[in-house]
Amino acid sequence: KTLDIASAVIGEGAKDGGCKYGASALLKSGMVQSLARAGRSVQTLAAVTADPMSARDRMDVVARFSREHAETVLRAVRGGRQLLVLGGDHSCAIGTWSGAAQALALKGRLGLIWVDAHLDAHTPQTSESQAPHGMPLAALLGHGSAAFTEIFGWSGKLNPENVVVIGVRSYEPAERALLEALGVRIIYMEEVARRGFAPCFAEAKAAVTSGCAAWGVSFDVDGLDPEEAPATGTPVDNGIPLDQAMAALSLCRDDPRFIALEIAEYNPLKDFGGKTARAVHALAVAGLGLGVPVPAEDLVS
Ligand code: DIR
Ligand code: MN
Ligand code: MN
Ligand code: MN
Repeated sequence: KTLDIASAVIGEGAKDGGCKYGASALLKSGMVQSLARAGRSVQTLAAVTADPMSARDRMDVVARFSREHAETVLRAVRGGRQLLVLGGDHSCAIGTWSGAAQALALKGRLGLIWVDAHLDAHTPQTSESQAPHGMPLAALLGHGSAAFTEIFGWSGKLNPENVVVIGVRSYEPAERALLEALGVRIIYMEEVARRGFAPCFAEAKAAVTSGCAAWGVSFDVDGLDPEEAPATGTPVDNGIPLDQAMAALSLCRDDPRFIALEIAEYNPLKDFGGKTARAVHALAVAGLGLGVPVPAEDLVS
């Protein structure tokens, strides 16, 4: 199966916009080669770039970007290709999973594992920061700005029972209340520390694949421990160990229903020495590669 890489060139959704350069830095550091070494034939799609000058405000930047990015994802998934989406701030998830859900349409539901230190489940009514990257999960569940929820003319791209959030350790009460009211399973970092990330991820996989036609993973780099992945806009201490994340993502391999991996919030402007780039390559190879997983130290020259 061919793997398409979609570059989501957007940083306007975050406070720290440096992740706008994430996708191009990851490609420049050899992401295609890392995946090729792991046995994948890769096609790099034309980047979709957020355009603040044609927008009213940053919500509108994200809305316009999301529609275009969703079309790119729709084409790839409809074409039967697997997808690696490189962010970009995490608002790119609105377009990624709207496109994936639209591609499935009548075939069935989409399941999603959301790995993040945060809940990303704000609406404009609850968000203190008003940062769009704090809103994508709510939008995909049908809550928030219509410009985010109504892409392709319908809302509720994800069903709460087919979403699991893992790694959470920083959030505001209102977003937790929304997800709890909807019945979304949240695996907080305490539980990850107790049980290990891979067992939690395996549980999440079972939940998001049950009754679904396809599933994917949206991975916010800030879910990882900042000692191993410091180059991200809003690092939070005591995160997911990289080796556990790699072991867990290898559960995505060889599942024909696994359609896309998204990795967001990598900020190359903070990545002195390239440590976080190596971690991101390792995640991508763990989730999408074939054969034996490659250790992070061996990736990126
Ligand atoms: C905070 C931080 N909850 C906000 N959010 C995120 O601004 O809404 N940081 N997603 O990565
Ligand atoms: Mn986050
Ligand atoms: Mn996030
Ligand atoms: Mn630590």
